[in-house]
Amino acid sequence: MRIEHVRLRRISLPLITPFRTSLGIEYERSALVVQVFTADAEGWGECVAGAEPDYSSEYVEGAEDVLLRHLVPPLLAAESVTARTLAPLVAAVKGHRMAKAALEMAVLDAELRSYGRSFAAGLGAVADRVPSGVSVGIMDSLPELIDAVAGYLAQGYRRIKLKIEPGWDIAPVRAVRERFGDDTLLQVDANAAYTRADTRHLARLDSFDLQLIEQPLDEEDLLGHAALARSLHTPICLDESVVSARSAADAIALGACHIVNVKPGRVGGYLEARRIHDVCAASGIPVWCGGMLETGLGRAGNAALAALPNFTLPGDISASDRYFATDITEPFVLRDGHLTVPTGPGLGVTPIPAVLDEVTTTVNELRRR
Ligand code: OSB
Ligand code: MG
Repeated sequence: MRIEHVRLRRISLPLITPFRTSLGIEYERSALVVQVFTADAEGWGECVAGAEPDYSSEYVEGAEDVLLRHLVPPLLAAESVTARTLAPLVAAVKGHRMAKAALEMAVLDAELRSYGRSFAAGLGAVADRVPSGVSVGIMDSLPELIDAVAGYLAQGYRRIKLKIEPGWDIAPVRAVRERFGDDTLLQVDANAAYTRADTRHLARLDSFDLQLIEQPLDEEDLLGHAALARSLHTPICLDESVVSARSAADAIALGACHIVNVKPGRVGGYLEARRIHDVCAASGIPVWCGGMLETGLGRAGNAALAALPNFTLPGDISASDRYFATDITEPFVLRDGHLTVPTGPGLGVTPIPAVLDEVTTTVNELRRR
């Protein structure tokens, strides 16, 4: 494909309720929507970098800058590009995986749309719907948490993930377990809020039959996760630490995780996400699809990814209304605790122009010269 033109939009989508994690509080989702244009196709991508460089070093303005200065120009200078050939074109740029992922997503979408093929078919999906889990933020009180979880379970969510941090861990987990019983699939995510010195404290979570504990320690502390894995009965899952198929393979070899959270943005795109799926499958490590408060664009891609065979645990792929009163695409809705995997060409969803315009704060255009 010959890309003629790339459009980057900064958007700001209000959240229904603020989302608090050990990293901070988000009141709105600021994201970057990427559009690539060829002579006869158009593709959409979403950059999941947040407003602050707190989950990883990437943040939305940084992603926009590196796209404009370093990632889009080689794309517009190339005679031909596909999702597969994009990575070598931008390999000179170190890191910036979320920015690269957004561009790759848009190119892949344009490519698949031009063949009339869906993301699901392109990635190798084997399911037509995926079970939906929900990530529940840190709250001000236990009653507030119990209310929120009760609401999600009533809607049909198949799995609850509680965000934890020191001071908000054992008590919320105990309260949710006691109130909703042993059949509720329950897991926790610390976003790297603990250290190796917290091992004995974290072992107290072992009595609650959690599916997993996600990223308890610093992203670079693979050996710490391996030591923790030997001390806890609760399975360790890595999120922030896994940035590539290689780092997934290394983490597995070190015994640093039993389960992997796969996020296309974190690892540089859907193609690397699929490689991680494959590496984990070959090692008998189950994976699940994480989330970054995606709009309908990212939700569509993630639903397709989560339909691959080794995605055996419910992911953080909630309905659009978990976060947004109005999504920029047709909303994803919960049906019997599942999201339907889109079957239309490419992502199978497209932003609604009026809604997209309303949430757009800035637009940048780059054209082939
Ligand atoms: O650690 O999984 C995480 C959101 C932003 C940044 C990091 C994380 C999250 C979530 C939300 O847990 C998942 C979702 O999109 O629902
Ligand atoms: Mg996480």
